[in-house]
Amino acid sequence: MDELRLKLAVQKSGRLTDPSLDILFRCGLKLSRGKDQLMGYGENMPLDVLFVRDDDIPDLVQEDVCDLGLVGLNVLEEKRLELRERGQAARFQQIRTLDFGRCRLSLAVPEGVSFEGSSSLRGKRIATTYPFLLQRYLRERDISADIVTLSGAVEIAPRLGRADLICDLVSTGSTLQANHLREVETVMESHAVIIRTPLTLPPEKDEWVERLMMRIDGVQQVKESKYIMLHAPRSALPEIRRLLPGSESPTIIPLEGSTEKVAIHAVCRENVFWETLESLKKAGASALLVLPVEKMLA
Ligand code: PRT
Ligand code: ZN
Repeated sequence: MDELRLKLAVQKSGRLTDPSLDILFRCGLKLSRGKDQLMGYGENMPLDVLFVRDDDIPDLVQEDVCDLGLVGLNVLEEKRLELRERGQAARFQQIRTLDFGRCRLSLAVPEGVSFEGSSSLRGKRIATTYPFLLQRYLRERDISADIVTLSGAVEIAPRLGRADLICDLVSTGSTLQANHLREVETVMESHAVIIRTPLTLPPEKDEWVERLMMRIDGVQQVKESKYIMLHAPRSALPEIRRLLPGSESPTIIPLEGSTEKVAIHAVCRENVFWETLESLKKAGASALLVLPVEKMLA
């Protein structure tokens, strides 16, 4: 492997795989994957992608095998706490928050079991795959309970008599519902993040980390952004500017043959809904056009 190529660890097959690859492609990366599918070679950037299990991503950065990693905050924080428990310092830095992989680590009790705040956890057996995050939560509340560490299928632990309640990841809540469990408290909110090694990288590599992060910022910004164009009487300008969602300074262009009307162009950093268009029309706007934004560089 070329020492001057960045190495980024990404989940091989799971919930983060598609959105991770999608954001990299939107950053312009062209990846060719070898036969083993374990590594992707960046054809147009000095960047290679290693496809691994998500749990291994913090370790790969910790051990300097990879310079960058894309992983859930839940996995990252669990690892950080585990290292701390062993008296080791984490050697990864979180450098970006990504807008996917949203979920929460929550406590859930079987239906019909009462729960009156965290004191109800005292002396209970709690099944989880996140023992360190759960332990921190319990310590902060000065609660002693038994943590039953499992490697999967946490949601069936109460039915099997292995635990009284569980602490697991939830997104829609349908898995809890299907297992007759009721979410009672959030231990942690999570989303995907990008981590990097704290080591000083050669300038060539560092420059590419910067470029990639700038592109990621651009990609994340444009996702919801829209370019809006409309005509309006000058007198309606203050009201229209107020109605434009998340736009800083619109461009105002005179309209040929009209002294009273102008054209307004603006980038809205939020989605533009029908309701907004209707309000703009009511305020005097006409010829409204909303376009998606493909790329943005501040
Ligand atoms: O094989 P590998 O170890 O790489 O994958 P994995 O099975 O450990 O992880 P994976 O792919 O399930 O999840 C990867 C990351 O996605 C997690 O670490 C979280 O950061 C994030 N994420 C986001 C989730 C969920 N949403 C989620 N819903 N991870 C797991 N779940 C589980 C949840 O616990 C439940 O069992 O998915 C199931 C469906 O959730 P509901 O609430 O929508 O029913
Ligand atoms: Zn995993």
